[in-house]
Amino acid sequence: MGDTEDIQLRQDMADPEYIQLSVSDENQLEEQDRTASEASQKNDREEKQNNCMKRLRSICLAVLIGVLMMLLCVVAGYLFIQMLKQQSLTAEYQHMAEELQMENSQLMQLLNSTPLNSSEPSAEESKLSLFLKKTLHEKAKVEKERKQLATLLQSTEERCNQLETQIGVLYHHLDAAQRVITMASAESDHWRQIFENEQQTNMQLEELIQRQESILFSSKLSFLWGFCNRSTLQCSRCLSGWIEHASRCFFLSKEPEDWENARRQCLDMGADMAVVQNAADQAFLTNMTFNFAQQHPGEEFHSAWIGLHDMAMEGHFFWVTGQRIHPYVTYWRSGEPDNGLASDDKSPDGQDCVAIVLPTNSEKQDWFNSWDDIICAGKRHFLCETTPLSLG
Ligand SMILES: [Ca+2]
Ligand SMILES: [Ca+2]
Repeated sequence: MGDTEDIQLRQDMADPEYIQLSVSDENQLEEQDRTASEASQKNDREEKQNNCMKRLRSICLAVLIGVLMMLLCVVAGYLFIQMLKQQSLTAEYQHMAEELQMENSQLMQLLNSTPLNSSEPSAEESKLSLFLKKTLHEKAKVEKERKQLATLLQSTEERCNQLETQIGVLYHHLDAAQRVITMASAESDHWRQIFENEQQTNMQLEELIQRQESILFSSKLSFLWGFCNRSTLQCSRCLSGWIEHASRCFFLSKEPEDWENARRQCLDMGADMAVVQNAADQAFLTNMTFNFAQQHPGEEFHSAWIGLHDMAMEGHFFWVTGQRIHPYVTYWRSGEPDNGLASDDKSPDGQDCVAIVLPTNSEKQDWFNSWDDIICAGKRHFLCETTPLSLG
């Protein structure tokens, strides 16, 4: 530096502006130093890191090389062992080949030394030929049996197929039978239910019948009491008030009725008007009528209706049973039947109903013939008859 420049510098340093500028420059320099220092420290750290990374890479590379060397040694050792084995196998093979060659030469020598006679078969060959024949024969026999077995197998297969078909049909029938059995079972259950219901109904009916029988028994007892005399306790086959004759029961009413009402009352009692079948009946009914009149002297008693009339046709008398009067079983009073009408009788029908009439004193000699035809509308006592009680 020249003197002029030093002088100038000194002048500048004496100037206040220069002083101010130099202070700011100093600050900038300090800042630049600090920055430079930090950058230097940063570079140091990066350099240290790089060094560490380089060292780590070197270690890894060394380890890798070591591993590779070990692998190489192992492979080399394996190859060496294999080579040794191959050498031993080769030596053994050569040894065996030498032995085989030796045996072969011995066999050739033995073969050459054995005399050959091809024209005559040896005993061994004859034995073999015989054995071959036997074998062929056995083979033919076995082939025949095989064919028979094949035939048997084929027939068995056909039989099996037939059996399978039959089994299929049987299964079909079995299914149908099972369906039928199921339906029959359901039907059986249905009928069993009906049977049980019927049994229950029958039990109820039996109970009802027993109750009714009990009621009927009491009613029957009451009915039977009607055939007995409550005072004497004597019973007959006819109801009280009825008289038995010729296995029939007869009743003479206490009150007079016209013929129609008389018959209705007989029917209401389960009877009908009395029928004279023979002389014994005539004697019995006439006596019954006479006795009643004698036992009731205070009553006006004229006659008693019997079941005989000619209402359908004049002069043709029929019993209430529908039977026509028998010509030899008639017991008319003298002059009867006359179908007569009294002078004051205005009935247009005439005398069509028959009654047993009490005889007059002059007629007592002929009391047995007591029938007279009378106007049906007249009121008379009446005779009924019915069957007796049967306990059978
Ligand atoms: Ca008449
Ligand atoms: Ca008459």
